[in-house]
Amino acid sequence: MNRKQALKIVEEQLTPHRYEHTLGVMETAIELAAHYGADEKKAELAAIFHDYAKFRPKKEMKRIIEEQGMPKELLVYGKELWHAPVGAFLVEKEAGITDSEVLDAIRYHTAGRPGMTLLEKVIYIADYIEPGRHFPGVDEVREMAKSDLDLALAQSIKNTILFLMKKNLPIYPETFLTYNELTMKAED
Ligand code: DGI
Ligand code: FE
Ligand code: FE
Repeated sequence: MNRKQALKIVEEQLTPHRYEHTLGVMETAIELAAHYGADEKKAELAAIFHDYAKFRPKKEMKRIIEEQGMPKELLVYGKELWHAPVGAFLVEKEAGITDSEVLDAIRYHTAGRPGMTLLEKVIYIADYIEPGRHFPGVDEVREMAKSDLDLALAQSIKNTILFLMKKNLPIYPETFLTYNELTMKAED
């Protein structure tokens, strides 16, 4: 599937604002992939589809999580997390994407996971720093991403955890596990 075909499929699933975000993630992911030696085509495809399920009804996402045997914990930690694993499932089923590396990059783009692959890191960070993002701390992560992908990842996860805590929201355990792994690595 080429870029044009992929974008057409995704545009139908998203609001104009979310589609603009997707284009930003795509450009950023390709740049990061080129810089760090990840597969640029896979980065492009994963970026285009990463928020595919963002606007699916809550009920549908919940049903898919239950029926597909996804972690039950997802249901406890809030629906913002659901579009990532549900997206990976639907992108395979509805758009025919079968590349497991691309699907994993979509699946783990919100919470991360310990042992993230290079492609997963590229998508996670591209999602965080694409040009349309304007939250506090994003410029610091943009700078880090130019020279140290793991440092940028640790910082963006830390910012996300702090943001969630300030809003009294629960932190999904995988998010903490990812943060811990990166923090311990950074101390080596
Ligand atoms: O889909 P995007 O907005 O582009 O970005 P995203 O996929 O990173 O989703 C961000 C949302 O997910 C945001 O509302 C915070 C939420 N989130 C991220 N990590 C966690 C989380 N929510 C909970 N409860 N726990 C997490 O660990
Ligand atoms: Fe997302
Ligand atoms: Fe996104």
